[in-house]
Amino acid sequence: MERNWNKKDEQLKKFTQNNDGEEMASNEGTKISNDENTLKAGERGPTLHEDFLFQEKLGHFDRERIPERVVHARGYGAHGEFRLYKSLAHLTKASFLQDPNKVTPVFVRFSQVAGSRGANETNRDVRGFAAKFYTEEGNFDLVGNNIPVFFIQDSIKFPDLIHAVKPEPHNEIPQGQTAHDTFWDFIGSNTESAHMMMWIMSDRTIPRSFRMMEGFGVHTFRLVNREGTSHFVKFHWKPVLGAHSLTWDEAQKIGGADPDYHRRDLWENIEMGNFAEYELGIQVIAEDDEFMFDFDILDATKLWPEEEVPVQIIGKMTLNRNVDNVFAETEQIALHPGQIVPGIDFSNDPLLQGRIFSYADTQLYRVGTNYQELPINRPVCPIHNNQRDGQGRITINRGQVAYHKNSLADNTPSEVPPEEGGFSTYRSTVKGFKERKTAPSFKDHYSQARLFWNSMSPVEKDHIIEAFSFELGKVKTPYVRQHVVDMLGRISSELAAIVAKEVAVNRPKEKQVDVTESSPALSLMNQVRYPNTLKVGVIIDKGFAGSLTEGIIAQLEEAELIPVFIGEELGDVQGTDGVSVSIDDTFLTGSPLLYDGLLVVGGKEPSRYFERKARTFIRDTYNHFKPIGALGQGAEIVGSTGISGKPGVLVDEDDTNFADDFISAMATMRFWERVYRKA
Ligand code: HDE
Repeated sequence: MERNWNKKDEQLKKFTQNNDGEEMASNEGTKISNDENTLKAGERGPTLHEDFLFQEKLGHFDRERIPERVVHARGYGAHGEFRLYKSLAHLTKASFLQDPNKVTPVFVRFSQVAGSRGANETNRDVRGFAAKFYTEEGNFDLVGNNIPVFFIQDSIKFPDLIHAVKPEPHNEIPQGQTAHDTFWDFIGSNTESAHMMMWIMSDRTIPRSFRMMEGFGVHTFRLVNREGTSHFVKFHWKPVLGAHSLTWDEAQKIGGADPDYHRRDLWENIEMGNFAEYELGIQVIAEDDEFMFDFDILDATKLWPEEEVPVQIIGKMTLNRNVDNVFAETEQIALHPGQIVPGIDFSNDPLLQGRIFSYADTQLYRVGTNYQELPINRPVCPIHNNQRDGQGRITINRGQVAYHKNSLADNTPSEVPPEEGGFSTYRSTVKGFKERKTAPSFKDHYSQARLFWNSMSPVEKDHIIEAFSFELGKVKTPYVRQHVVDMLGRISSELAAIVAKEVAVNRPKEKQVDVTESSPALSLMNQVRYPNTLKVGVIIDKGFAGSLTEGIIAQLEEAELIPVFIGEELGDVQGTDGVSVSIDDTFLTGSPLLYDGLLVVGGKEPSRYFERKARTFIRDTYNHFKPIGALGQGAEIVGSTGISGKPGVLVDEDDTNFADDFISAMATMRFWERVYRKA
């Protein structure tokens, strides 16, 4: 693939090594003549202590791992660039937000919170969305999630939350999941998490792709301009393709069919040139308006409704290059929300304040003292200071002076005044006593949880009910289930009543006050979504209708859908009219879970095996509400499953509009009319 090396890429390139065609040597440079045998006393004898090459090789191997991240351990990253649409000089002096012609290199790491490094990727979980901007004034890290709020308000509770969600310590079960007693015990006992739980039980936590999910900075930050004026700001990432999600049944099964589902999707699409694109948006509140809202803007369990504070789109990020080495780049990247540049500053959000300590601290332990010197972490601007030495030091600092103030080096490196780009903290006022206390303005745990529930479409409400019923259904302790259902009762009587029945506990006694307000921006169903890059599984066999199929496939490709040919075995399949296709997935290596729609083409005389397997693929696709099309002989197979005429099932009857209809069915994505409502 053609590589567009920008400033950061140039820097990385200096450290990138290609071994192809090279001679083998030890890390000390000794050329190696035999890398297959240890040095032994006799060909059947013991290994000799003097085998320094063996010692080096195994000694290095023994230390190949660094501690995995305590949370967000499983993640995947890519390089890209950020382009500003219009200058933000009126709000901030940050150099990368001044000039629309400037391109800032970025690296983004997506992750899931609870699972370990080997966890499957489609568990119900919050996804991390963490970006490092390599700006000329140093790195700016926006370490966010795909959900705009958080479980807790104060960072001192974070270890408790994580101990509750991680596998239970006595038996280390379950891996990367929230459906267990300790997690729900924490939730029922810490009701500030009510709003976050509504988001987590919605389809937001089972995204279709990293390329199709929103991102949020979560905390309130500040933008500070050249005149020293500060505005409160929240950051949003909006995927250009719109936000899409899987269904819960699919998500669970994909864990088996392809545990690498999300990384594969990102990797393959970037390799194909389908770059992942997100627009960056900001919500802005003037300093003077800090207390104008019925929530505290410092409380990370609250969002700023988009209808009240609109999101202004300010630029676009494109992820356009896969890493060369996952360990060196994605594993060693050290993201840190305390890493800001002049023009951006913190608010007093007590969750953010704690993160400013925790991330730098964890990187020092996880990656090492000089983690900022590693190629992936290194800023693109020059760095001069008096820090020296430590494990893994790379820079060779010349000269005798390593202290400030000095006269021997004319007091350099010199401090930089704020007018010339030196960082200076925004002078906000602070008043009050030193005390461990929650502000009264943080005490409302339910209003925005109710707003969220009230903003959901009926399908989304069904999914939330199902998710709570599933999760609490896995909780063994009845009073933990009761505790959570009582909490739900303060959000919605309807939700609590159905879940109470499903998990065999009492309906909450208190009646909840009905809420009328809604925020349409919260519903995934109101998103503008595009089908581009969705996968169409094409079930095909020898003797298929050649030119008809060729024409339709060309139109699907024109609409940027990705056809994947599925057949009985790998190899080429010959159709009529001299047309042949190459099979990508067999019925064994493929799975109906992995395509966003199915096109059944069939063949001249399909085997019983072919027909049986095709029917299984059709049924699963139907049960996951995805579009199904039938071409030529495929119509007979689809007909035999009894779904002809159902919503989203299209059969080509010499219909010239078939391709267009199928493409618009792919854009609809899910035909929820097929659903039956249990409640
Ligand atoms: Fe994190 N979090 N976090 N977190 N977090 C980490 O840092 C922590 C929080 C988030 O791809 C750790 O490098 C505390 C909110 C992401 O490398 C650790 C608190 C949000 C990532 C840590 C929070 C996040 C992390 C683990 C409460 C959304 C992955 C390893 C104050 C805005 C970054 C590491 C990557 C990672 C601590 C809360 C998002 C331990 C103490 C809120 C996306 O330092």
